[in-house]
Amino acid sequence: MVDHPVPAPADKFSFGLWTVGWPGRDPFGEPTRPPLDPVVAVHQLAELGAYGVSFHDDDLVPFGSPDAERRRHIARFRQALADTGLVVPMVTTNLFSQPVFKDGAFTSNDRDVRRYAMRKVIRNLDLAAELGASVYVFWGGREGSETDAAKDVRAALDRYREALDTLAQYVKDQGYPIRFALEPKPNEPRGDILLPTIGHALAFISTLQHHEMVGLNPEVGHEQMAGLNTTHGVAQALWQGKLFHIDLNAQRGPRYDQDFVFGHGDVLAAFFLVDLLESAGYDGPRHFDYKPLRTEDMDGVWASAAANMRSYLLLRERAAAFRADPRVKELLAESDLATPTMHPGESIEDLMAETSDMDAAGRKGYRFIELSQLAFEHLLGAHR
Ligand SMILES: [Mn+2]
Repeated sequence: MVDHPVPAPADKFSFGLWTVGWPGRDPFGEPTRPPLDPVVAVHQLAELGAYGVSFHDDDLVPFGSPDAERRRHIARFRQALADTGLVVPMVTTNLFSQPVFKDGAFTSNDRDVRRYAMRKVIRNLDLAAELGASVYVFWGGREGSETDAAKDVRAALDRYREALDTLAQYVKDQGYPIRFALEPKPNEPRGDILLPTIGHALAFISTLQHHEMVGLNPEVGHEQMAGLNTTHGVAQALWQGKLFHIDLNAQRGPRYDQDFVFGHGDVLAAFFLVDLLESAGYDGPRHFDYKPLRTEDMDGVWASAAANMRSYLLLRERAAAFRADPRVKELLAESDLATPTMHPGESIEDLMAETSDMDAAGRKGYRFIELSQLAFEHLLGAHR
């Protein structure tokens, strides 16, 4: 019997209200669980060792609630935060559930819808600032199309940029200490979604007026749906100073968005992602965006919330053991990738004058199998 690490607020684990609150409605079936009161969610998450909770506007205040109702929902939620010490690191907008958004929000072919979407975001940005959130996520789930006849993609990107430029300017004018994080996804619910991957989003961000305050919220499963390596994408986001937030979950290959508990998919990918976040010194929330299986009752929901955090802590422990292994250190030291390829001040003439025996380099083995096996064995706890 090994002792397991216990989640604590210092680990910065956070959950969306929509995750533990997902009642199990899917395209083929009715809900299998009752609605969850956000106040209950806050108390339960705090009890389990989380430090933060995030939400879409409509998770906290049912869509269309009159102002007095809205104020009452927010007041109860604030009281729960005060009672538990839970914080709100991130807030986002639901720009996908209502019929009005069926052709998108910022990129709808209907201008009135685009203007309404901006008002919905601004109203919720004020609440995000009031609750102390420092990240505001944009997941454009309905920004896209099913047929290329429907959407002028270049015009849609103009409108996407216009929306983000306008909203960023609003945040700056208000003096809110909020940064934006775009969440890429290749498809679902739209046949094809704009800004489908980390790479597309990074390129788009570079065109924004206030690009310095816009980064990414990559999601493990979304990159894997596109058949991509999440860890490589997250590494590039870190390299470009753009990892503002992260959504942890699991996915098994390119199929529907499974939103499994973190670690319950590609385990090696999860191991190397945790290794990256920890060794790179990422200090933002470890945010879980998953769905408790539809088969579970409420006890299963809380077991799944705890499971996400345990997965992360166990992977963190195993990654640290891998890094501390003397043989791993030895093998890693064989790489000189951190050394600049050119000498300081070296000219192209100097480079071209050099001769070296590349036959030896062609024969050399890199011993990546040994390194990979060591990672696998540390992951399995074989070297305790
Ligand atoms: Mn997400």
